[in-house]
Amino acid sequence: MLTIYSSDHLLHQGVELKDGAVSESFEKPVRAEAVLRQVKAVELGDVVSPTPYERHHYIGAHSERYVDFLASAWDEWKATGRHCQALPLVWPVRALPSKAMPRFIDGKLGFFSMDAGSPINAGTWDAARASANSALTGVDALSDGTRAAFALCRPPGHHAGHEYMGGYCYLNNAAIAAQRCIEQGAQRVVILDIDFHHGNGTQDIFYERNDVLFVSIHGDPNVSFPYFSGHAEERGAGAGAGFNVNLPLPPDTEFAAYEAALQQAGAAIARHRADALIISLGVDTFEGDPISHFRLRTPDFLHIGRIVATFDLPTLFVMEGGYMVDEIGINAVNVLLGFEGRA
Ligand code: Q9C
Ligand code: ZN
Repeated sequence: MLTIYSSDHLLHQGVELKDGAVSESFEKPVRAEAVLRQVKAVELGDVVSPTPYERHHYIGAHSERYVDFLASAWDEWKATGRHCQALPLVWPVRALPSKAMPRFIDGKLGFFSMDAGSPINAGTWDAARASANSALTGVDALSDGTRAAFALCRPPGHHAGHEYMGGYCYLNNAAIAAQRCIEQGAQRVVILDIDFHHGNGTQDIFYERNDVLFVSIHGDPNVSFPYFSGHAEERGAGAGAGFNVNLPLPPDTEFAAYEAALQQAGAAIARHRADALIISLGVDTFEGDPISHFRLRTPDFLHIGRIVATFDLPTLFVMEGGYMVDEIGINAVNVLLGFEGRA
């Protein structure tokens, strides 16, 4: 299987507010390096750099003013004399009256975010672009007739909505890839999100559309991030009614229950008769993950890959979360090996 990877991810290294203090983000560069190392160790296939797509390829999944914000946020922040990482610290919650985009960077950071989990520093935009471009390059591989490809994206994308960043995400790599599939002539696409966290951003982007089916298996939002999205009752709206499928599971879920949800996802995927499948591949469902609460084990990821292969569609895997650095490589690549029937 082809892997698309860019070392530009190293340009982005974030901070995280945790337990009342600033610390290094769980979403750190060694994550992608560990996955790349395992891709090479098992000889998964060629590793190529992404094609340098321009920013208009991100529009559709995102709004133009949001992409402009990401592209200029660091310069605007620096222009205020600050050299630390930029974090949003105020949000337009439901009770506040204005829907207008503020002009000052501190206001814009809140306007275009859902939490303080996506800090912006000097390399963030370049890293986010390379990550999205890896997913776009994966779509090109599928268009050329390849059965499957792996976009080793970092930073991840599935928490980024049409007009907001959050949860370590900036550009929604999977959504940008799905949009390109549609623009290249696909009638229907499925995004299956198996990251531990609900893919609220992907849901947001396609909620009123019937061409891209979004299916997500994740921790119950009553007790898990992102808390305000991911309930089973969220089924899509307008033309998209019925084209959003959330399968929340309780803390401590083990593989038996997870597999049942995955088969349920498979039934929904089969009904959509899609031309392509995009997997938001998070492995923070692992039992050792430091910020998540499922109990999957390393061999379970092989089995996930085998089940995804039975969906029998051209498949683009897009890397999302997974924070147990020691095992992120083996767990992520196990999904790919299982898919290929190699183990
Ligand atoms: N103590 C992805 O997996 N922080 N994002 C939760 C838990 C946000 C995860 C804090 C987690 C976001 C792509
Ligand atoms: Zn996650």
